[in-house]
Amino acid sequence: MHAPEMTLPSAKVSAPGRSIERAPPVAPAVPLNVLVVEDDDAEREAIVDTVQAIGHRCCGARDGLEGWEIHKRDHADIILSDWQMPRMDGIELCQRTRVIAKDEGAYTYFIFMTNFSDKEHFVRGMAAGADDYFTKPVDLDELHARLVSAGRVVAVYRKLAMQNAVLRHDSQTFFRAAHIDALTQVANRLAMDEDLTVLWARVKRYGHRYSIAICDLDRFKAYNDHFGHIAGDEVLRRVACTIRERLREGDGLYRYGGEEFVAVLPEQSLAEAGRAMDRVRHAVERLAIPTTRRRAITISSGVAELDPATDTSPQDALRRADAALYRAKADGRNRVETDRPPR
Ligand code: GH3
Ligand code: MG
Ligand code: MG
Ligand code: MG
Repeated sequence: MHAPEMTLPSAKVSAPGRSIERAPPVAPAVPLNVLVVEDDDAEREAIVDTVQAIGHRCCGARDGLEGWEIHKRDHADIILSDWQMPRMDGIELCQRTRVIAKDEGAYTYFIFMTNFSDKEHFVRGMAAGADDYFTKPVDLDELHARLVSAGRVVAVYRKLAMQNAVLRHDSQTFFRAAHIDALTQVANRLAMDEDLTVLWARVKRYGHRYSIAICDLDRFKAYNDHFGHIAGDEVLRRVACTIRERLREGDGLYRYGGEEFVAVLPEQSLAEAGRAMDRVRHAVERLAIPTTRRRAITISSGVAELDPATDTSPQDALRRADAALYRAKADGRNRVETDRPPR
């Protein structure tokens, strides 16, 4: 179909041309990235000149496919598209534009400019996802007015995208703060409860193995009573950091209570976990943090393995680890005890 004669300046007339004088060149509040997709060279060039003269960035594409390639590389805020074009028509371009808009969140305001003035084409164009539709010949005053209105919509979407980014960032920050212990910077009890729920499901469903160790600082009350809580806090920080360094990357470490930490060791048998925790115990002792009793700060640990055959929840394994810890304390502290199988 041939385009009827346009009321545009001819392609030879470069902007600012007659139409620009008619459309007062008020600089747009926000310059937009406009893509003109039109197979008629003269029409396309005239529209590109006009849009640029208004103050927007603008480039042209000779058909839908070229337009699509440009849009994928350099997101267009507004696409002004012809309907009938070789290789890819405006309808397909419009539909594809809507699909990437869904994925990436950035909105593209899509305007059809076509020779079809009947209602059926208008309805089809809007159903494909267009925001606006006008019939040729393109009147440049009208085009200018439509770009102003499109600019308002694009600005709202940009603002929403910015607010969403801020909200996402804030919620990540709050999520992190809610799951990290402020003093020691290891994960907290809430994080532990959530993680244990997940790994308990893995134990039951896939038979994965997990050992759990509770570590408790030895005679820490006496340390606090003598050196004060601020010095005690610093000890907690150093001990937490040392335990974290000694565990494997895939192991979990949580502050369980005041001077107690829980380590979660995936894919390790009870005996392996016991040996790993003994290396941790040794590393804490080697920090050589002095106490009043001419000995260093030490920890004791109790280790148990999650057992899907007998445990009803990970808390059962925690109870067994706690019982083992109690034995470590009773046997003199600065030691690791593993869970004993029931006789
Ligand atoms: P045990 O070897 O039997 O574990 O003796 P303990 O003194 O460590 O155990 P107890 O439970 O009697 O005392 C724990 C102490 O840990 C009490 C408190 O002074 C200290 N504590 C708990 N939380 C914190 C904390 O956040 N900061 C400091 N500085 N001390 C804490
Ligand atoms: Mg065409
Ligand atoms: Mg304790
Ligand atoms: Mg203690």
